[in-house]
Amino acid sequence: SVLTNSKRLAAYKAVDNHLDSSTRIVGIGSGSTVVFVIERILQRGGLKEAENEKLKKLDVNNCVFIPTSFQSRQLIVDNGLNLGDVDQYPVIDITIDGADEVDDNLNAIKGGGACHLREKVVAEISKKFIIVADYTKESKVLGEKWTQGVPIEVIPFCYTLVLSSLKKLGCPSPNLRMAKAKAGPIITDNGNFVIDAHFGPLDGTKLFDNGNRNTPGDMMKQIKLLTGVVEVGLFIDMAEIVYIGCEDGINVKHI
Ligand code: DER
Repeated sequence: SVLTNSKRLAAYKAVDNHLDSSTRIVGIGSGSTVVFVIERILQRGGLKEAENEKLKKLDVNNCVFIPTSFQSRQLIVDNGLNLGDVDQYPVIDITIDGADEVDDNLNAIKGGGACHLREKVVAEISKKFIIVADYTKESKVLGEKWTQGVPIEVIPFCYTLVLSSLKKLGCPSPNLRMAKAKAGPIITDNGNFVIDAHFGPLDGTKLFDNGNRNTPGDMMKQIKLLTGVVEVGLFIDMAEIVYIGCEDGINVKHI
């Protein structure tokens, strides 16, 4: 489909532009777009048929891949790539991950896959953090297209308190994310719950009593301070380059 191809385009371009024979430690994000990141790595590493044999070879056997979730760990293991963890590799060369929405400042909403805590750890210890996404993720203002809400990982014991704190912060209907193939709420890889809180477009037009505004940065800070919150799916000033796959090519965004 056009959407799938746009994901593949973005993922391939990011791998081709940033992974080469000097690459050693690679963070692998979570979600559906990073599946194509692995696909391209396998092609470049000679482990999978590539349409263009002249591709710069990736020395995959000398690379170690760091997962950001159980799903991303499965991608690494199932494809026979070397698996590492953040304790063995406290500094990562480059991480490529997806996003739910990206604005013109390269700030992102992440956590659609409920993996944003480990994604943020891996992104934070990476020298270079690259986002790959399809064209439905590109927005002028965060919260404009992604209306499912900012994903917030919370301690199960605290979710009722966090729900009421988010309402006081201006979210009319924060929502405990329920599982589909399991009764009850989804449980993250860290054993926690996720609350999705939509605040509308984070356009900075709202001024709080404490002097903060409803900008991505101020909202990330205010949500993070709420008792019971573990991590917020707002990635502020973290991505260096964003590859947006479009129907007719790639839109590369960097500051
Ligand atoms: O949860 C996340 O942050 C993931 O990166 C996810 O949101 C990416 O979604 P995708 O399936 O569109 O790549």
